Amino acid sequence: MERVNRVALIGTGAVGSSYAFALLNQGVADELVMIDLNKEKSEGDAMDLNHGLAFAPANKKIWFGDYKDCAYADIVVITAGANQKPGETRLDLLEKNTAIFHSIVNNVMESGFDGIFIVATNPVDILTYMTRTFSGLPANRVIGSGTILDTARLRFQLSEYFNIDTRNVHAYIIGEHGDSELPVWSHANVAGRSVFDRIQDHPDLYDIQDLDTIFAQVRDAAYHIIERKGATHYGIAMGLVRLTKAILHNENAVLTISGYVDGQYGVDDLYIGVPAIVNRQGVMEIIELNLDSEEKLKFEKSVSVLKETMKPLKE
Ligand code: 6V0
Repeated sequence: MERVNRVALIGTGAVGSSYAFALLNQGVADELVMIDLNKEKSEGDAMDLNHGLAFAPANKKIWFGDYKDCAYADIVVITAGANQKPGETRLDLLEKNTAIFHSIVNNVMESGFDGIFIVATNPVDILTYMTRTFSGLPANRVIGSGTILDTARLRFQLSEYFNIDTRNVHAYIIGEHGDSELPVWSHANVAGRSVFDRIQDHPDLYDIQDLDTIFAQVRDAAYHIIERKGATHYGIAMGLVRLTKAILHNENAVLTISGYVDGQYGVDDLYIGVPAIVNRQGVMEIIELNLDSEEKLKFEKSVSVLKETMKPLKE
């Protein structure tokens, strides 16, 4: 008989509860335990989701629990912490959320947890690094959501622009999940044609300058959504479910996650958004893209933004 798999979700706010909803609707994990400081909210969410089970693709077990339940979890997903307020950058959140993570990760490890961490709380690259430090787990078993959402946003924008299904658009955003991230245009393609060729195929319809506007929309998407509704949560929740599925189903999927880079891209000891092969072991391999010279410079800039921000934490 196949072993039952369990996801423990820590933080059932906007992102966490959307993740739980998407996980249930996609029938990805057998068991979902929800943990939050706000017990009432978490308990209410578990009740609410249980009432949807009759309509879900498969029967699942969902409950409101505590850190002891992490002992048998295959994956612990952390979406707990403070979120971005209007005008606040992701890096502004650092101090607040590092303290919260210290206590959360210690509590998880005290349960005897020996699985894979997925981190979504911002600033995600740095908090993923801290999760690895606090947990002492091997780097391949600590994964941040990185630029998974930014990549999805880029694919969406390109699909709208070229009028081609998002799933036939392949393009990555790499670097910090934040203002210094960059698109890898040199490897972007739609329907097997590079974006540059596609633009050249139809000069009457497309213009290479538009790529800058497309990227700006991606980079600033969170700010635009936060201005309108106070938080972003559906897109990231679906990205986190995609990552969960890649792990539990041992998919060897290529996703732009925040992975531990130590040597690749000429970078040492850093978590940053890069394409990686993800399976039941966590991150199997960081894919090292051949960046062009402009992309290399931008990536180096992003690395230095993260390293600079992390300095006080390492002292
Ligand atoms: P929210 O709706 O305020 O939810 C946060 C939850 O965390 C609340 O339910 C809190 O009670 C809970 N919490 C706080 N401290 C603790 C603690 N010590 N232990 C347990 N639970 C705690 O925030 P929201 O869900 O909107 O955002 C959560 C995080 O996700 C923020 O840091 C966002 O910036 C981040 N996002 C990350 C994205 C990404 O692409 N990685 C995208 C969107 C949001």
